[in-house]
Amino acid sequence: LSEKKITVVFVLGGPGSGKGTQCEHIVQHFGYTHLSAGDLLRAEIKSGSENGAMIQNMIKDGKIVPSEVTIKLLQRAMQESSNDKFLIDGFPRNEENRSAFESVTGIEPEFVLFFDCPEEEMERRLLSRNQGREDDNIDTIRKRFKVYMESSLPVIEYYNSKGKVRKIDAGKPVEEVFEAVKAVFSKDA
Ligand code: UP5
Ligand code: MG
Repeated sequence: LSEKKITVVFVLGGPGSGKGTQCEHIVQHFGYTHLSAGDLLRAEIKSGSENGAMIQNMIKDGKIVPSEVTIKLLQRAMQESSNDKFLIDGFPRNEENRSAFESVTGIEPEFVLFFDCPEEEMERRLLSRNQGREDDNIDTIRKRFKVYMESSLPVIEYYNSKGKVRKIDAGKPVEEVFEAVKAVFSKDA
């Protein structure tokens, strides 16, 4: 990674706020590569790696996987890509994720796209997703919301204090949310 000048945008927001959905649109319009930390962790479970069982248990419980595991997966994905612009979706999720990523990679985000969505709406979306995710049951969803409020919102607050947060009202239909997203990327990226 050292030779390339890498651009990173962190895409944050609660479970079901629409991070993955909007990232797919951003990729098509703005030439970024989408790296979902959750997708990378789920692929790691499937690959049968030695960390697989540990990751699976943490995801089922809505807990945050140790940052060295997630950071390694993100670094590998960035190294394997020929692109130099990345949307990192769903990471960093706590203060330790944030500081470890910065010190290990030396990368600071251009900005943070923050999808702000009412919890009732996020819950509705997750319960009707039907993609077989092991964490889309009401018990795990409640745990994910709690971890988000306690550990992830402070990361957004941190970046907000540095003027890096671009907040989007994510409770609207997909197309309307993307209009607001487009305005941010047309201006900042
Ligand atoms: N949908 C999307 N936008 C909509 C809209 N505007 N109107 C109506 N419906 C909309 O969307 C969710 C659902 O809503 C979909 O059915 C979609 O069609 C619909 P999606 O785009 O998938 O939302 P997203 O924010 O990506 O939701 P996701 O469930 O992926 O968010 P999480 O943050 O909970 O999940 P993630 O995969 O990032 O993490 C899962 C777990 O992995 C974590 O809980 C944690 O245990 C672990 N993890 C770590 O430990 N470390 C990490 O760094 C990352 C993850
Ligand atoms: Mg997602």
